[in-house]
Amino acid sequence: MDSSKAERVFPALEQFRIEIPSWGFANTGTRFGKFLQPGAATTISEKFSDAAQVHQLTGVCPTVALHVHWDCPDGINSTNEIKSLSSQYRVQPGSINPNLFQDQCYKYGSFGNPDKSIRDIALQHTKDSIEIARRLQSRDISMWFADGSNYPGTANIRHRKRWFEENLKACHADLSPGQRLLVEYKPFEPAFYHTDIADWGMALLLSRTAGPQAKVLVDTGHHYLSQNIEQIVTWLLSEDMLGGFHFNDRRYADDDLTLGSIDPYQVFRIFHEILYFEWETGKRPDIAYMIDQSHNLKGKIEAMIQTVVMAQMLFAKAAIVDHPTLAAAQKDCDLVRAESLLQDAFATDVRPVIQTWRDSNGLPQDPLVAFRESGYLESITKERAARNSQNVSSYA
Ligand code: RM4
Ligand code: MN
Ligand code: MN
Repeated sequence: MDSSKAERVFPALEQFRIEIPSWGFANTGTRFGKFLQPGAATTISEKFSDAAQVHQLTGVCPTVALHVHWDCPDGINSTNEIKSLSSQYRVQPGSINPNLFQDQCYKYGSFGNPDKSIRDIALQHTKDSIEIARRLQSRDISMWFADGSNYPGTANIRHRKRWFEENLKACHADLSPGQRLLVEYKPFEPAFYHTDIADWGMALLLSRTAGPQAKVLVDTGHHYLSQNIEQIVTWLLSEDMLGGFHFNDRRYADDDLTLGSIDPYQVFRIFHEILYFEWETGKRPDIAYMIDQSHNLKGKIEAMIQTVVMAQMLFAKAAIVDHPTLAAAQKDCDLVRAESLLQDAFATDVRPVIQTWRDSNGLPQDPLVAFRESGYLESITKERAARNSQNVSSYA
């Protein structure tokens, strides 16, 4: 790699941070069952401890996303414990995710439930989540809804849209000035006929209705196959409505596989569009990069480190695209030249520069090797094995 490219990688690495999910360290499974890992985290303290490992070794994961029911069992009263864990392990609480999909009352929906008393429960839970975020000094409240229906004709889709608008507006009114509401979309699962927020257009309209602090969250696994995700990203960027990402990879549905394991070029293309936008406009959009994965078969901490390393590498590759030359090639309709600029950047081995960056930050050159040599996995496996062998019930 020539020195001008290397010079572009360093600032990109300084800029790039990615949030890891607490639930990625817990025993999760598919709807057919769980394969338990003896070292999986069950308590919030164990999740913080595992997240701290990933941050110590990679240096780019200072925050951990929390799911309210799984991580704040006492609601607002859980925040003191979380604060002390956060200072003990030196990772900050990140986005706060209300759980509006698990309780029995949500069988027919949360914000879209025909029963107002259930919609009120969901609203109150979200307001509590906003308060939790405030106390933890977390900026983003990240909303994912399982709401939808399984059979044609069974739900009034227009009414449900209106109920979503009402509740999202009410949530927005509760935000402090620095906070944001991120609205996630997903075309199917668990609902299989209609989903209330099925795509980015619906998420965009609802976010706009909610208020100026609401933005769209793009989960890379939440699209139909072959959908052009980077185009969605560029449209959201140009509308100033891109709030963040949930990164994961997939082959069929919402598989939550390790990022880049199936299609690293797609992740590269997403990063490229963001960095091209930054170059062209001189603006740095405020995007929360987050991972949303659950590792059923792989070791959880290893898979998380793999993901972070992959994300960082793909971001660095995107940073070496020659933007002025690309802009000129696009203007001249020099298709092969333009395409080659992306392909060349993607094919460049950025690992040596990343290793130099790690060296200069006192980080291990290879975080995965360092993790394997650290003995951490062996020690948590000993500590947690007995408890894990009994823990088969909940999702996370
Ligand atoms: C959903 C969605 C949400 C995540 C839940 C657990 O499919 O991706 O972001 O919170 O899973
Ligand atoms: Mn998600
Ligand atoms: Mn998902």
